[in-house]
Amino acid sequence: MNPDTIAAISTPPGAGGIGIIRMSGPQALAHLQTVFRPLDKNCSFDSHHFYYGRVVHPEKNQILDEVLAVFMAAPKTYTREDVVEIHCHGNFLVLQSILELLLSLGVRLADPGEFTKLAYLNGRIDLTQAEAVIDILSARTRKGMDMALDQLGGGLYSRVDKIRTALVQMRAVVEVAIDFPDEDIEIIDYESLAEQVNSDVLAPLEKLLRQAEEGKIFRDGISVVIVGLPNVGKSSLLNTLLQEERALVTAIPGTTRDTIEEYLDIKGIPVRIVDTAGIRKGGDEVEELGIERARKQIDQADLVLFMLDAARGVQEEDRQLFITVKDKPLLLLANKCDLKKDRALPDSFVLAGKDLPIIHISAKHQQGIETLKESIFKSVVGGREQWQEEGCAPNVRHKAALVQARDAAIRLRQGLEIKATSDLLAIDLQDCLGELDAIVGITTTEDVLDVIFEQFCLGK
Ligand SMILES: Nc1nc2c(ncn2[C@@H]2O[C@H](COP(=O)(O)OP(=O)(O)OP(=O)(O)O)[C@@H](O)[C@H]2O)c(=O)[nH]1
Ligand SMILES: [Mg+2]
Repeated sequence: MNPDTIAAISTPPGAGGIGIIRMSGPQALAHLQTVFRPLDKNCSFDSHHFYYGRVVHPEKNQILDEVLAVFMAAPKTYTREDVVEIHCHGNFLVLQSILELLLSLGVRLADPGEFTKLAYLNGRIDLTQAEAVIDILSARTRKGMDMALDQLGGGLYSRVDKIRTALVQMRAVVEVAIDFPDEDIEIIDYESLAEQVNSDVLAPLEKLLRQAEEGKIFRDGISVVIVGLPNVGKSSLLNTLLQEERALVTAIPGTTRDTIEEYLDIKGIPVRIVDTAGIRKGGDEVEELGIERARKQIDQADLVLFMLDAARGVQEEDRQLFITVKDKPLLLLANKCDLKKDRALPDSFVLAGKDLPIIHISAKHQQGIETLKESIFKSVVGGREQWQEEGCAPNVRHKAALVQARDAAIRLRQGLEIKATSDLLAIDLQDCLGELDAIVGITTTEDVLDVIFEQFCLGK
């Protein structure tokens, strides 16, 4: 157990209704009793009960704030140690002065993520659940949040643990064979064991790998950039998607000079949407710089929305600009369709030799926007919508280990097919198991743990 008592401000900096200081460790209650003067003189600090009172500097006798304090006795706490929370007014100066008072009593300032690390080290949660806490804090959409909650609830842990259990059973069989190498009867039923590797190990591993691929979209989101000639209506589309007047819109070509980025939720996908300066030749110096930035955004984008002006028709400049983005995943938009009511619009258009479907929209009059969102969603998720129901999403670290585990499982199956010796089978089994153990945190090196918990903010 951690001999230190640690503390940190757990609420974000800035003003708020309340601010919370959290303390964990063997001296938490003693320190609370030193600084807290409860209104009720007979306060017994029952576990998990709130008490009203004041935090008073014991030497200066100065009142630091009026607070609610709660003591939570181990082990039913976030860290499984004794935990204290002091709920004061959400003023950073107040929070800081109380924290400093605690530090002056010998409490150590917690590292980022240390409370959650303790929860993991003390066995309350596994490593995937600890990582879920980071995802919960950073989720940008409800869908991302649901995935993180599923993981916090042990969703990923239980899926990985099921595979581990199957491997442990197989290992038992193989180990018996190692112990009795000279037995006449075949201890290992190679064929059925190979089948078991397929159904209980490889199939669920493949599924988790697919989920990692798709989960990445919902966790990290995608970057979509709006590209087109000046005045086609790019900034109007940004504003319409955000439902706010974020970017300046004028009839003067060359209005947008810098890139403007905002976040959007498209059916659960966090989308970073970027409006760019209309790309043309012969602009002034500022416009040139804006165009350079636009090009950088295009390079990094997961999807380009290439916008044409339906009223003006396709110009040679449109074609030339299109050539510069043609290799990116893209959607072709014809904006200002409200101005072309009288003339039929084509359903597709050939640009740079590609026959592309056209999405007709009016950014100004909010037409075709739902279809556009649907198309953006489809172009990133593809036909894999069924997955969404499951809510499990292994992250990059998990994925790397899952790939290794799958390779080991394939070697194991090949070994069974050629009836390899038990010693060799045992090696592949152990490799596969080792990777899964690392995912849930049974065998995870200190460096990896450091990398994970460094991502946390202070006080979590
Ligand atoms: N009728 C009509 N006008 C539109 C539509 N979308 C944009 N406009 C008008 O087109 C003009 C240019 O719009 P912007 O959104 O500023 O175009 P932009 O592509 O961002 O232009 P730059 O920033 O100069 O590259 C403005 O006068 C808009 O009101 C539309 O759907 N229909
Ligand atoms: Mg603009």
